[in-house]
Amino acid sequence: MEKRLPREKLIEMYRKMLRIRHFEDRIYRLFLSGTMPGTIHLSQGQEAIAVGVCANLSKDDIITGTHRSHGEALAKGVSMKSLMAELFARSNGCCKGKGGSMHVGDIDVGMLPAIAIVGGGIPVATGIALAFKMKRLDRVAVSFFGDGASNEGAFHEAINMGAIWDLPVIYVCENNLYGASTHVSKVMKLKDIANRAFSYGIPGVVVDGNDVVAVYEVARKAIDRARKGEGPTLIECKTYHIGGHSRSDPRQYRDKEEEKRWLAKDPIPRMKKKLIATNILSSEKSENIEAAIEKEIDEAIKFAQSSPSPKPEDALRDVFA
Ligand SMILES: Cc1ncc(C[n+]2csc(CCOP(=O)(O)OP(=O)(O)O)c2C)c(N)n1
Ligand SMILES: [Mg+2]
Repeated sequence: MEKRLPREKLIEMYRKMLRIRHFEDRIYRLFLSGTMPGTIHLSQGQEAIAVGVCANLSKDDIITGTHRSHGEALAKGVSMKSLMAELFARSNGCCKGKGGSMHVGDIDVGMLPAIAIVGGGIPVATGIALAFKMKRLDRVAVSFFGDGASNEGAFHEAINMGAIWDLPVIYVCENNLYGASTHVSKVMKLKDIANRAFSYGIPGVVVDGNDVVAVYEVARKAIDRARKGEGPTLIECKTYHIGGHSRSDPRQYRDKEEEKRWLAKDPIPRMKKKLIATNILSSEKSENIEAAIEKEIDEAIKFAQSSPSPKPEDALRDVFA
């Protein structure tokens, strides 16, 4: 399957996944050491979804994210420096240090600051797509959200609206099997969330969310369809997050066998193995990519730590409520 896409594209997707992984591994350590304030929800294991979907988008397309959206931010093009500064609550951050980890984004690159209200981004993306359609713009909106969010009323109402008006919106559900500590099987009878699409008369597709090429291809079809005016698609990406719900979660509720099974499907080593087997990547090139990413992260941390904190007199600036 990988051979069908240009080598550069495959390497670039691999690099982008690695970049997200290294970034999150590093900020996890910064949080644990107390160097970074606030709280975090990490997405290690889910990188293929952000990268595979965003590789099909232009800067003009807009995404909405969740409490777990560092990966989507980097994949959509939010600069690492401004993301890092945001996590350090500095005024050079992508939301001027007022948003923090759960509200990352930068409208200049097409990411609305993420919405941490579970399901909250789904109607917003639908509204953005309505605006695109009314203004006859060739742009699409993509909403990333979790399995838990698909049990919210907002999901159902927004998808129905997107469907009846054939809006250029793609609903990307990252089914990582858990909503906080609750296993998906305890809160829904359906095996596939994608089947919910059929209630609203739109296509619903299940994809291996740990296979970046598979995600890329499914997303490409859905995005092409949306751009042609044929309406939304619900994509369910089956995945798993390696860490717990948030930084303080010891994951005692998780089945160790389940963890082991999913760890073997980690999207990054999996892609690396395929790229090496097909002579697209060498171990040496992979190491060089990782070294460059580590350097970029060091520089982003330096930038963030030397940036000023927001001024007290700016507390009410950019606040509309
Ligand atoms: C409306 C709402 N209810 C509850 C919460 C608390 N909460 C934050 S994340 C989360 C779990 C969400 O699960 P899911 O949508 O599957 O996303 P995941 O954390 O797995 O990425 C909950 C219940 C919230 N932020 N918003
Ligand atoms: Mg979940």
